[in-house]
Amino acid sequence: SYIEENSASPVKLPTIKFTKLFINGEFVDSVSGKTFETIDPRTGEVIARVAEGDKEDVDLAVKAARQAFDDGPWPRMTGAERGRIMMKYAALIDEHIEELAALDTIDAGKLFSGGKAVDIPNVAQLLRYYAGAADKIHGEVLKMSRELHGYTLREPIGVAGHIIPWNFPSSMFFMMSAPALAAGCTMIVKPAEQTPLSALFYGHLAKQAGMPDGVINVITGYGPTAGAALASHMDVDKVCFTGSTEVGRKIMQAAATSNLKQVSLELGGKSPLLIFDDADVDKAADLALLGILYNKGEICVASSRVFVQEGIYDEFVKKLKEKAKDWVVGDPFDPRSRLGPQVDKQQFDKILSYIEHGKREGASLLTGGKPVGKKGYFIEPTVFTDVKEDMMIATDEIFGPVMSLMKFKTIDEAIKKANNTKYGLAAGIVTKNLDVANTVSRSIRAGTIWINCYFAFDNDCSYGGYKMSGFGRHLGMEALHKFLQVKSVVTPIYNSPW
Ligand code: TXE
Repeated sequence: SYIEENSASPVKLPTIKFTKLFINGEFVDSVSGKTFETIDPRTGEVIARVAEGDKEDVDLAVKAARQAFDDGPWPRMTGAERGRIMMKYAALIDEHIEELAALDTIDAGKLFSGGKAVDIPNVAQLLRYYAGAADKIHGEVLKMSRELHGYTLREPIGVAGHIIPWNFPSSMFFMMSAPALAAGCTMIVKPAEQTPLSALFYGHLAKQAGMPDGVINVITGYGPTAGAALASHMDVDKVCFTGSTEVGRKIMQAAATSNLKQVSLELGGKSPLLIFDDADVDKAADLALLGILYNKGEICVASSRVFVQEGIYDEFVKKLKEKAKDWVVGDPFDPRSRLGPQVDKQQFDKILSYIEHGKREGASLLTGGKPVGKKGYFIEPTVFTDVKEDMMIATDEIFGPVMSLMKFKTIDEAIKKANNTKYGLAAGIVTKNLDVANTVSRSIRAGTIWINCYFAFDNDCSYGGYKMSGFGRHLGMEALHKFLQVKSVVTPIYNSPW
């Protein structure tokens, strides 16, 4: 197993089998012949060179997806047949859990143990969830006011373009593609340039599962070239994007100035966690650390703003400082590590510059604040106190292990502070008081509210943004509906002169 190999020194990396673009069921070089480096964030060293797709490659992939949609079997199969292939795909992923988890570990710095136990098995389960939905897609019979028979059909939207981020390379691949597959869409997936390796493996497994050629195409490459070409393509019917708010804007603009393709966006966040006086301080501190340190803070719903009611504030701060020590930073293959490296030098520098900014603005470091080790992109779990709401560390998405801790007195103040952000992805509430939980959960403008838990994801539970965190939902039946459109069919009941 990879973990055993990696506990010895030097670390033995998984073999990189797929580095070319996956178009129409084949691995091919990019038209330009160009490649780019994918880097191991544990060391800053090159793992492999991967084909660099650009506009011409996107054109070829869209052509394949278009043909697979317009003339191919995928949208014409019964839902049950599509579901069967998706089940096979899931089974193949299950057979390769360790290898896929190891690829995401070397590419993204994610914990191997987490990938093996959670991310990759969940990806297979997510495929099964939507496989089970594929034969339950139907419209409605309408109650027409005149002597007409009307009903709706739900039809696949067509060719989808998925532009995915690097923080959850496997989960995001399937959160975006699995509902589209169930709907009968064909697609082009553009993984983030930092994490292309598992995506190419998923292309290979799709073919092995019997997915018809052209249904899933994978174009590795950069955002402003390959990603932009997908967003502005005239033959793509829907673009799904998860990433920064800044690029989200560009995606909408590209859609608007090309063919008005449908858009769904899952963007940045600055989610609040509200801890009330009646909370179990021990558990609340654990939750607060989990909320910002899980996946080294590289998670859109991270609880980066923690608000604690004044009665327990001092005790909470003490606990937090003690417990932060348990979050060991280290090699993500080492089972003792709870934080691996940040994904790349750019994120590493961005996080450290926010930490410097926080110090300059007058916030106090309770713990952390420094890089760890001499190579790779590791950062200490970092907690700031004395934070003011308008400081950049409290307003901007840092996307790293950096918490801003603040205080509040009343419920109204807590709600106001929680909503004082341009984002609205998630929020957490810690209280035993049902009235408080109910009032606050209805008052916060965010797509997910976790009460006495955090990151309680489930395949059936949709999540997504309010405000500038985007629109459209991942997971659940909501995500399936993103890839379907409604057609109304009307006919007279009698031979009346319509
Ligand atoms: O994201 P980008 P970056 C946030 C987080 C992070 C910041 C920057 O705050 O620090 O974004 O990260 C593709 N047209 N999130 O720069 O650039 C790109 O190739 C089309 C939050 O890595 O948004 C990649 O596949 N596509 C987030 C994807 O967009 C373009 C997850 C995301 O990259 C493009 C990631 C363009 N012009 C970052 N430019 C979340 N919500 O979970 C880039 N891309």
